Amino acid sequence: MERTFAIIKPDATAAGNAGAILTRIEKEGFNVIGLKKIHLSKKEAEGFYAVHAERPFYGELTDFMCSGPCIVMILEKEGAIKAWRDLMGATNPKDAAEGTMRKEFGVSIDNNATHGSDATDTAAYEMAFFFSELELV
Ligand code: 3AN
Repeated sequence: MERTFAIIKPDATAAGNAGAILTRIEKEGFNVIGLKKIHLSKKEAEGFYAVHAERPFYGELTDFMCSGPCIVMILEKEGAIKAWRDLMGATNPKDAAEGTMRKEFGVSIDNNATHGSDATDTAAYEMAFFFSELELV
């Protein structure tokens, strides 16, 4: 079993799409072993996205991520990292395939509904950033 870290971003949470996204996650066979609703501070958003600090969209991205509550989760499934990225779809909702979360619920490249870890090392960093082992069920 593999674990990955996922976020229902502030845009999708504010739009009332969290339930639909969770339903799909369960339907695709992920086990939700950690889940909480949080409102990131700017500092926390910057820490989480530290890997993108040099990118031109870093300020915009971190402003957006602390603009409202979001839902952070740890998902477990065989091949969870790739499976969740496949279910999310391409970063830009315009390029995302039919039936993916970003196609269905994303609005733009920054308001793109969901986040998912892209590799084993980033998944480990991101899970530990938000959850302790004690919180996982
Ligand atoms: P992904 O989340 O698909 O792995 P990354 O890691 O390239 O995409 O980018 C991280 C986040 O930064 C994306 N989820 C998206 O919200 C935002 N982002 C990426 N590229 C841009 C861009 N050109 N303009 C604004 N935001 C961007």
